[in-house]
This record gives sequence, C-alpha cells and structure tokens, in this order.
Amino acid sequence: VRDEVRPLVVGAKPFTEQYVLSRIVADHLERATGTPATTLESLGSTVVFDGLRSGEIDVYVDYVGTLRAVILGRTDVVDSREAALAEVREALAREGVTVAAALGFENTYVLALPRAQAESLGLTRIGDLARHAPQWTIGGDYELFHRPEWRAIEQAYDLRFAEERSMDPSLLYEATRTGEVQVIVAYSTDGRLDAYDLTTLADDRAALPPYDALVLAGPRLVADHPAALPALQALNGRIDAAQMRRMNAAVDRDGQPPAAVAAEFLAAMKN
Ligand code: PBE
Repeated sequence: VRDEVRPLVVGAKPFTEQYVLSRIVADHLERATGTPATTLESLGSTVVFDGLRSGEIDVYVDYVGTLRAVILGRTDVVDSREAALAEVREALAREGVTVAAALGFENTYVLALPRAQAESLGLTRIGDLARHAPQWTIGGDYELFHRPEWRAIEQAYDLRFAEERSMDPSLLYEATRTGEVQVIVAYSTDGRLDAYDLTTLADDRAALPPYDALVLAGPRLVADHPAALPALQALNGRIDAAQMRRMNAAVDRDGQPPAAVAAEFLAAMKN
C-alpha cells in the first residue's frame, strides 16, 4: 500500500498577478517533480509567509520590499535592488526559506490618479498631493494602510488624507472613475493603469523600497523533492515588467482565466 501522495501547495495573495504566477509555478513544478501541485489562493502577506516557513505551503511568489518591511520590519532607505535582495536572501535563509529565483520584474506600489485630473492640477510627484490630501479619499488594498510602507510614505511626504479606504484591489481602478476615491495606491504591473488612463506620481524621495518578485521555496519542498529547486531556478529572469503587465491585462482587461495565461507562458518558455 502506497502512502497517498501529498500534493505540492503553491500559495497566492489575493490579486491577479499572484493567480497567474502561482499557476505558472504549480504547473511547472508538477511537470518537473511528477507530484501534483495545487494552489491556495487569497492569503495575506504574513499568513502566506508563515505557511511557507512552517511547511503548509511549499512555494509562493513574494516581493523584496514586502519581505523587508512586513517580515523583517525594516523601512530604512535601501541603496539598490541588489543590496535589498541580498539582505532578504540572507535573512530568509536563516528561517529555512530559499530564494529560488528572481523573476525579473518589480511590482511596486504606485500612487495613481486620472491623467486629466493630474494634468489640470499639475501633479507629477507624490509630494504634490500634500495640498489636496486633506480634502481627498485615497484607496488601497486591504494590507496597505496597516503596512510600514504606508507610514513611510505619509512621513516622507507629510501626507494626511481625509479618508483611507481599503478595498479589494480589483475595485481600485473603477473607484477612480466613479469618483469614490481621488487617488489610489495601485500596483505598477497592473494592466489597468493604462486601461483606465491613470498617471502615476514619482516617489522622488525614495520612500518605497524595491519590490523585485521572488520565488520562495520552503524547507520541505527543497528536502523532499530534489527536482524542485532546479526547476524553480529555471524561472530566474524569465519575466520582465512589460510581460507581467501584459499577462495581468490578459486577465483583467480581456477576461482570460489565469490558468490559460499561465499555460501560454509555459508553452512559450519550453521553446
Ligand atoms: N506589492 C505591490 C504588494 C502588492 C502589489 C508587491 C508591493 C504586495 O503583495 O506586497
């Protein structure tokens, strides 16, 4: 009698890019290891990291700045993407977590508003919002306003909004159109920044850290599946920001299922 095969579990946070990437990683790992892989979706940043460390989750994609701020509690200014990555890599290794690959793009928080509004008010930098913030509502995902990065932005630019409204990230863009919010904290790889004709404001005081996307592998995956780590390492540098934005837009603008977008990516990768 064989033990039932424990499927590999790929975690995902609750937004489109994570649904696409978790399917890419799951299908790719399944092929490489011969073990079925499932995705576990809609986890918050601390929950998914804790799951990885404890072995309930085998792999997921997280971002350098998120790991640095939310997991390591660091918000001081970093010198470079490379320095931030090296710091995170070392700290995670001490927790038994392996950085298997850097996918090749950053997904950073960006403050965004309708282009016409930005142009008529002459807004180009985050600091330009200071005058308007006391009358405006800002929208963000469910984590942002509790995260250290938001406090870093508020402090660096001396911003106080009349209201902070948390919502599902997929609703943020429409909320700028209806006027429910005047400005949003969007994701730089989101396909809807273009689709909704939004302008992003420059973080000229570098309040935000770099957010390179990393594939993280948990201790059990590495120990139990020798083929897993090399397979994940093969994803290193394979996705640039333009491609990630196209894949996100294929889901959010064109209505393709994340699994179809993932399958197309993997088919192209094999050639
Ligand atoms: N980010 C932008 C967020 C969401 C997208 C990468 C900084 C995060 O998941 O941490």
